[in-house]
Amino acid sequence: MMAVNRQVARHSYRVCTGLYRPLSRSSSVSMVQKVLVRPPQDVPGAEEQAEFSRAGIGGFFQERPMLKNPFLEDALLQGYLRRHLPSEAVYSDLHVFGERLVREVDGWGRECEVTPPRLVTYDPWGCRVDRIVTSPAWQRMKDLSAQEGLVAIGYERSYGEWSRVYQMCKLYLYSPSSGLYTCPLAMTDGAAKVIQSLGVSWPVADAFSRLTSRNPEHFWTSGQWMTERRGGSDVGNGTETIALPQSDGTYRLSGFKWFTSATDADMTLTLARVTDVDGQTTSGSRGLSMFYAAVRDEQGMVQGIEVQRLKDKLGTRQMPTAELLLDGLPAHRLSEEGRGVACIANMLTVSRIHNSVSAVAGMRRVLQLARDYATRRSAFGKLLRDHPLHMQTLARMEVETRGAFLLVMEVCRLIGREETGHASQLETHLLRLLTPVAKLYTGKQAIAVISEGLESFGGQGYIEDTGLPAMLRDAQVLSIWEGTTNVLSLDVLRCVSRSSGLVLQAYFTHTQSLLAAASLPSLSVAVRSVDSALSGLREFLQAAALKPPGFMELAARDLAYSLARIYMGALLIDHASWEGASQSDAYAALRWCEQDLCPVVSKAAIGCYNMKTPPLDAELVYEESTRD
Ligand code: UCC
Repeated sequence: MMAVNRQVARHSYRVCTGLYRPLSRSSSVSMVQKVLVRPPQDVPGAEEQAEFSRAGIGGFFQERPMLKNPFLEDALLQGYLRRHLPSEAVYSDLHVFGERLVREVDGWGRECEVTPPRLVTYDPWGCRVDRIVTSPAWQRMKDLSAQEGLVAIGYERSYGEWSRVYQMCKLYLYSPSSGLYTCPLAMTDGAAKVIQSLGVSWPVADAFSRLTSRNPEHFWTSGQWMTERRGGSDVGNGTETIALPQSDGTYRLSGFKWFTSATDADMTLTLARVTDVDGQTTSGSRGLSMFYAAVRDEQGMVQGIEVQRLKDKLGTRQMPTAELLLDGLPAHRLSEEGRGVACIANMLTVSRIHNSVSAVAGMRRVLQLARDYATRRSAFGKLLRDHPLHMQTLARMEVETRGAFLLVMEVCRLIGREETGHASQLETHLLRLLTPVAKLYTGKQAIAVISEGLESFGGQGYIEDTGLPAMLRDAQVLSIWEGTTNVLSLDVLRCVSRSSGLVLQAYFTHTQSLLAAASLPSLSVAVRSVDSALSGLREFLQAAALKPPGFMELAARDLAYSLARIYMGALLIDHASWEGASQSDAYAALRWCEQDLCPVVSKAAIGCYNMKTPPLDAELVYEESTRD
């Protein structure tokens, strides 16, 4: 019997590893049949057929990576909270929430992925209904979001200026398990912020109470319909939707919204052009106003909207994204006429912060899974965690994630201070500058870190039903929606010029103050690197002021990257200098500061923003074959 088993094992090894080479086609076929058929039990002579047994597919199965409580698994998050928000109640809430994520929510997230939304256009009797059917798990996410206060915490302000940090830490834990429910939450939070900044009164007082409610029965989500067929970046020129004034002071909106995310929302904020008595509108941004609309009537039917179709997307498949024809949608104008972009900018600020939180959350999650896997997977005779090269790779991902976490939390801290009236002028400037910087930089980091993370699972990282590839597909959107990398780089330039450089002054002052507080001798190399990058940046900006128009536009992306890297370096140093910091905090700071912290200076030095480069770039991109 033993001999037979050894033989079976030998056969199965050869089949499983693909090393089996049949002598002839027919022997190959019979071998395949052999491993697929189970032997009859209790049949005399069954031993001879033992190669049909279970052992035929091999006895080894790799243990999967396990998700453990993401709060308990996150040393930096815990250190950050111990330092800035040492509240027992916050600790306990995040701890318990972390358990809930592992126990039930993560499974719902997966259910959202494998049961994507669908559009039901007609009912069985031919009536147009335009119903977006989402999975039960997606609906549970909505209830959970209310119960856990994922929007409410930011408005209850039980922790004063730290309430946003608390809220965003909770969202950070939730995001990778949320089945993308963080998307409607981002817009919901943004809408609440816009309403609050305008004053909570009719016609949006009820909506505000719903958006910020902890009661699942009462809770609403909001959409943010800004993108039309002509584009989502150049909103001022791309918006064609018109708003027809009604005699009761309301409006009817007509137009076509090309990307509407989480379209199962209860309400929306959107932009349109008010028509004058002659039916004319004003072009450009100056013609845009911001409107509030409830999406459904009391019977739950969409009103004045046709859902044209749902988008077929690379990722974020858990969430419905629709094309909408607005056909007389009843709406209320909330902004002054022509102040639509300025008004909805508050929503952009909040949703860009959420985007950054989701980016760093995705990095952290892939790392948590990768480090767990490294304790379960052996190769070349030892666990992955015992391979120094593998650890080096994970450590590099960890450094990126730490830098991103501290930058994102800094933006959350700043918005919390602004909202509670504690922010100085300097901090308000800093918030304006760092919001696009954090969004654009962490979006790119997330794609790179998660891609690297997938590799750490070998081929399994590429297999759909492990759930791992969805992380990368979902990350890809982070650098696109809410402003692409280049659009946000230009936003950085815009806020610099609109503030007459005050946002940069705030940046230099604050970064220097972070460095000044760093006293650990072991960090001196890192401090010197950041300091020298900061001086280089200052000189670059002084020189850039004398350059022809166009120079700064070419430098915009590298400038934004430089602002991000230098600031992250300063934050890592600052965190590592805190008395409760660990040795790893200092190591992360040192490692971060080894890179080129100021690429805008290095690239300027080699002539990248020289006015001769745009035609050369274009020629390179459009080079045609010279062969006839
Ligand atoms: O993609 C979308 C999907 C939604 C899904 C949400 C998911 C969230 C993720 C959650 C995580 C899972 S919705 C659409 C995305 N589209 C964009 O983000 C638009 C990108 N384009 C821009 O950001 C452009 O820069 C524009 C549209 C803002 C440029 O328009 P204008 O009209 O040229 O802008 P101006 O003239 O520069 O600014 C007009 C006013 C000014 O105010 P005043 O007049 O008072 O000086 C600006 O200061 O708006 C103000 N403003 C801002 N304020 C403009 N941008 C900002 C800003 N970023 N912050 C504060």
